[in-house]
Amino acid sequence: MLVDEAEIIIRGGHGGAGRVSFRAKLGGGPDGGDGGRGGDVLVRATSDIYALNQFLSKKECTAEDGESGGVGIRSGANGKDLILTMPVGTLLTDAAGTEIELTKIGQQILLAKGGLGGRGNESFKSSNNTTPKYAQKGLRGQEKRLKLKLKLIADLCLIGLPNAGKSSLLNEITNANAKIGGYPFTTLEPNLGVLNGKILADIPGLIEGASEGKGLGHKFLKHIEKVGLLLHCISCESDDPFGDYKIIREELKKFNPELLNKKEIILLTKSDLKETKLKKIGKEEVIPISIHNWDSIQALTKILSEG
Ligand SMILES: Nc1nc2c(ncn2[C@@H]2O[C@H](COP(=O)(O)OP(=O)(O)OP(=O)(O)O)[C@@H](O)[C@H]2O)c(=O)[nH]1
Ligand SMILES: [Mg+2]
Repeated sequence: MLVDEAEIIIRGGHGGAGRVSFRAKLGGGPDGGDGGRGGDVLVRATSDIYALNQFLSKKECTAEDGESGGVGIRSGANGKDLILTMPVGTLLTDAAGTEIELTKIGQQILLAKGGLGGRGNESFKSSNNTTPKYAQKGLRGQEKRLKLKLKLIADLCLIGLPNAGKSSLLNEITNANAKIGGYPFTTLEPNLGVLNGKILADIPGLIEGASEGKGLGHKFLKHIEKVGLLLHCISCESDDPFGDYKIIREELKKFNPELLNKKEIILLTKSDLKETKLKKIGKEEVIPISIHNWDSIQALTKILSEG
């Protein structure tokens, strides 16, 4: 399941208390140290679009508290920062309506500051008061209630009918590990991968009627609106590649006519299968040729000159 909305409370760590203490020897002065600073809460953007799933069970996220001050003017340790990972494309909104959007993988933003540590009694020593008997408590960390909403952000998006080979391609050219299957609707929720810093999305296959809610892809059509380039996959297995193309274009148009103006590359997928099909008629040698594909012509001339 893909969690694309959540509500959490985040808290910076509490500052550690300052210490009240005096040196053991007779007439010893104050030596209570300061408390440590509470840890901050930060967010880091990741390409894992399932990263919001962790917040199904984790509703409150608090950074580590600072340690109390020690004797011998020893300061307490600062609390560790808490770094929450959220998918790139997450929109975070606090109670005041302030919005932060995660737009780049690896981007890190401070969300809630930890509280300051309290001063120990040594730091209050002065010529007027050489034996202060008080220290400060640490301060509370910042607390915020955040609404999280995932808007899928991708530079490129694979679209096409179910089973066209979209997820296979995503796995081949990015770090993704999407589920592949020789049947329609293997992908139930989008997958993301990263290619040279660009985010490539693979959404569930679209079918006729998708724009009216048929199949699974319609939920994700809205995500295509922000994508820069569409990679439209059409399988060589198809008996009617142009028909396949038109089905998808029609659904894009019905959903939002502006989608048709997006830059699009058509990828003829599973091209090896055309050869395999022809090989089945008993001919061993099937050579894909196009006069517009220099490599294929080179391969042909090489075979012919050698033969
Ligand atoms: N021979 C061959 N098979 C391929 C190729 N690409 C994908 N396949 C196979 O085609 C089937 C469908 O691949 P997927 O990548 O799951 O297709 P999809 O478009 O993501 O499908 P949905 O998620 O259902 O929309 C799988 O059995 C793949 O192994 C290819 O280039 N050549
Ligand atoms: Mg798929």
